[in-house]
Amino acid sequence: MEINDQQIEKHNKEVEEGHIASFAPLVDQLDKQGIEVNALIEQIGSFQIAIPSWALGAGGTRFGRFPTGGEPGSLKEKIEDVGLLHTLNRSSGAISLHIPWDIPEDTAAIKQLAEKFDLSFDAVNSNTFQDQEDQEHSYKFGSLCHTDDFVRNQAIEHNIEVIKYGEQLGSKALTVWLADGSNFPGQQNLSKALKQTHESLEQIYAALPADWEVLIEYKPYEPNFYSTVIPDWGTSFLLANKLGDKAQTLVDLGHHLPNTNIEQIVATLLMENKLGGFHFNDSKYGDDDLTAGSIKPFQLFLIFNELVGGTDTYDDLKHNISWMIDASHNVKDPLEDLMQSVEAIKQAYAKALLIDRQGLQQAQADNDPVAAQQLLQEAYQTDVRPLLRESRIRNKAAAYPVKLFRELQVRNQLVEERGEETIATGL
Ligand code: LRH
Ligand code: MN
Ligand code: MN
Repeated sequence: MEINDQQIEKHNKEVEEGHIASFAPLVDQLDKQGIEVNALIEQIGSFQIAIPSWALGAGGTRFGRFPTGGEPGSLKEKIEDVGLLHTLNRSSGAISLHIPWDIPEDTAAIKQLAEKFDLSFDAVNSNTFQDQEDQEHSYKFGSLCHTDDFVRNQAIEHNIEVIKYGEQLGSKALTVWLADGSNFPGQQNLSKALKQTHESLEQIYAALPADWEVLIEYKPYEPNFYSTVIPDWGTSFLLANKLGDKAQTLVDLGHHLPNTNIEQIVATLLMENKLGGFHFNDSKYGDDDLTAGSIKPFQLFLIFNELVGGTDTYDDLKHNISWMIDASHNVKDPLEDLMQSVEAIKQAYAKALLIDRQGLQQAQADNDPVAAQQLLQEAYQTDVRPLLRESRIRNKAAAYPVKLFRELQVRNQLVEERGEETIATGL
């Protein structure tokens, strides 16, 4: 299943009139505000968000899973699915692999296939939170933190193997998320567990190629419910600092306790040059992995406000950050859901670009919270959808990706090709 240029052109012609009717007045309005619209559209259009290979099939819960049908069963098919997304929105130009859910056996062929769809490989993820069939030692009581050195060594070796796969594919970062922790008070020596983790990470760090980074992801709880070895940004930051310049913190939006001020964490990490990447998703209760922007779009906007203008040194997304989605879907078509996430992330970015920076700085200097709020709201309340659409049209993507996906009956075709009873490898 592939979507061709003619199908996109036809779709864009059909919706052209309606698009212009909303785009033209917005251009007038932004012109009057002194905003350079073409530059803005260029910025929006070039922003790419990586797709996680594990989000291309229907997720599930421990209570059940309801397959979508036509899900990718191999890495090749996963790349084809991300290729479809990128063809539709020209904004999903990278894939993030999770090993061993993805095994790039023939790396040259996989790389070639990705190139065909204009895709690159974002951070590669290691997995020491599950036992694999052929595995010698169990991770039941942890991996990099484990009390036994043979378990720790096995986990270190796995991470080094993941780096090697990533190197062959042209990836530039390793993301480490550890489920390590304990379920009961007294089960684990908390400081010793952190110390062992640090020492294990040192060995992984030593195996990083010169131009690579290791991104350390944190999470407060789950699967362990008493303690997690890297529960918060502070612990991740501490480890990243101890390890060195190539170690950075990764912020998964769902990995915070309720009401945490995530944008403030982002600001601090940016200031310290330790913000390595994001896993975008949204959350109502915990690590819900919901569509980005579906619950708290204003929070997403505030995060981008910090990213775009939070420090004097940043006026755009110049810093080398891995932009990734980490979402899951029980009842939606995974590809439609991912397109919605990408759209929400780009909307937040576009709105942050609209903020009157000088005005905001002045309001802050004047200690005028009313003016500051008004400026944020001015940008946030602007309907930026025509800008995103225009950026897609200029990039030869579909004006309305989900609409075209449905019109072309992409899912039905995937079901025909791959079958109804599919299980994507991964979660
Ligand atoms: C853990 C997590 C981490 C894993 C992914 C599958 O909750 O966010 O990023 O690699 O989910
Ligand atoms: Mn994550
Ligand atoms: Mn998670």
